[in-house]
Amino acid sequence: MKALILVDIQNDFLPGGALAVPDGDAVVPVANRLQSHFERIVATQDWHPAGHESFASSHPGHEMGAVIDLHGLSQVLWPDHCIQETPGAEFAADLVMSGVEKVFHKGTDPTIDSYSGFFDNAERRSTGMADYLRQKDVDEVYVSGLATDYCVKATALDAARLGFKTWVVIDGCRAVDLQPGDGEKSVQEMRDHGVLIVESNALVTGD
Ligand code: VGL
Ligand code: ZN
Repeated sequence: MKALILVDIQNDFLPGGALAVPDGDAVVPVANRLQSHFERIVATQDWHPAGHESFASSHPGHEMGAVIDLHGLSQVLWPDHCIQETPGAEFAADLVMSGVEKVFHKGTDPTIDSYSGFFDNAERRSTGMADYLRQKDVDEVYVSGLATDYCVKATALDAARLGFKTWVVIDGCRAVDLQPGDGEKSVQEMRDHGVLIVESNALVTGD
């Protein structure tokens, strides 16, 4: 059984948002088009408490984009984003949600970031997404959303490692590209770990 995983298609990652991904809104129509071809669709939602330790604002003297050691893990400092119950954390207004059967929150622990939809960055806590998918007999996942070089990559790498046949629908993703080329590098890294890269046109025909 196949499932579509929509990663973090939220206002703060769209143009005008707090952590705007260049051209991020381009993933919305792709995600919508893909949905009619999947029986099982889940979504992840970046869902931080205010004052999350991944925010530069929690580390006076450090700028956004800086990399610090956070409780033993390397952490990029981000602008405040996707704070629980704020408009920035809501799914993109134009994203079709009627077919999304379950939403998995991530980044809720204030002390650790969570790029993957499956685990936090130290793999201390699971979101339950893997068990959920397995329970539904899902063995093949298609990943689309934001951002290619962070949460899409981490989600796809975990999915592949957990034994799901894993595809990334690449035109349905956009990269932050803090460093130019990060998105491209992520694609290579995903391929190196057995993730398959596909274009939505190869999956969706005739609409
Ligand atoms: C993301 C940075 C911080 C993402 C989330 O969804 O890719 N990136 N939080
Ligand atoms: Zn975040």
